[in-house]
Amino acid sequence: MQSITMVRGDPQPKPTVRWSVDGVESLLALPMNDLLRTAHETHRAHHDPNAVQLSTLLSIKTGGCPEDCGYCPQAARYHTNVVSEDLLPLDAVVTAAAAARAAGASRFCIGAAWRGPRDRDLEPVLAMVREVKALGLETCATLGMLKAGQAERLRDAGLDYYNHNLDTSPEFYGEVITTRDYRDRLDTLDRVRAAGMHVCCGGIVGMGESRRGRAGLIAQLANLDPYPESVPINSLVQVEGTPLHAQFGGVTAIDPIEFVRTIAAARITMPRAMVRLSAGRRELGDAAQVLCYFAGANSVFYGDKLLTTGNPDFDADRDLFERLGINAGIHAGLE
Ligand code: SAM
Ligand code: DTB
Ligand code: SF4
Repeated sequence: MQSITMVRGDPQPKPTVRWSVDGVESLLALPMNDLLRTAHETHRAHHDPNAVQLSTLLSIKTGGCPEDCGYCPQAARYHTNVVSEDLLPLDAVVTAAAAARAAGASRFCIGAAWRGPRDRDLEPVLAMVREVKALGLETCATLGMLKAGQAERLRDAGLDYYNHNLDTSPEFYGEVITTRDYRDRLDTLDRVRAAGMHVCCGGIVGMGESRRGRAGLIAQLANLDPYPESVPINSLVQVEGTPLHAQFGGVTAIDPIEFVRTIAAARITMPRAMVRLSAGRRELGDAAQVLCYFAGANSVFYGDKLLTTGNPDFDADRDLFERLGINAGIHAGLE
């Protein structure tokens, strides 16, 4: 089924395909070289193939979260080594944002371990958004579910992107999270869209889902109308104490080739989105990352820490981009 959709920043309506789960699963099952070729050609048609955008993350409120997301080290109910911290003071956030800008990041993303912000939580966050924006950085926040009116307040403070992930397919979702449902997530995404902000929405692979589960996630993302401007694809970082850690007989790590396939499917189904190679890059290693960039990933989280877990440090990334002739930090797409 075809529909016509206007995508922000694009003067012409573009036909967007509605993807079936079967259709995405067939992509994921293609011979690898055929899949990579299609993904790379799609990438070249819409983006500079040698540019990667850099976003830096900062956890502004860490741990103690009431939700039960089975992958998350910040859920209060799991015994992980995350130490809970109250909201960071404004000056600490501004200092971190200035350092990220100096290191080459173009976007700064603040994250809070909340089910969602209370109205009174939002006030100090708005001040952070204003100050980060004033540094000339793009702004992004991930604060959990938004209630009516909150997206507009964030937009008015200068928030460019709101990150809220679907995480996995609707069918697998209940295996991982029970304290909020898929519809709750879609409602928050609708609020972000209705307020006119850019949507950053992706998921996690390697949580024990099947290939069809990954196809279900990608189809959901691609069928959002319009699809997200920014699509973070995380590979599960297994954290001790969380239910998905192997210590509980949890899950075996995903085959890196299957991860690359997922990146390729995201690129093919969401041609103009920025596809962000997100959590799990350290575990993925250089060779698989190179394939991800070929398959259409054109953004990363940049800096030695994600929210609470490790990420390649600045020097490791700069070195890899240099070896690849990738222009990092330059805005790479049509977001
Ligand atoms: N609390 C807010 C929420 O859940 O919407 C915002 C922060 S939450 C940590 C943001 C996202 O990080 C999650 O939706 C999930 O996709 C990702 N994430 C969390 N823990 C992860 C892990 N161990 N491995 C990979 N991705 C993870
Ligand atoms: C996203 O999709 N991944 C980032 C960001 N959006 C907020 C978070 C990854 C978190 C990984 C686990 C941690 O560091 O706590
Ligand atoms: Fe809380 Fe977000 Fe972690 Fe879920 S992913 S436990 S909502 S911090």
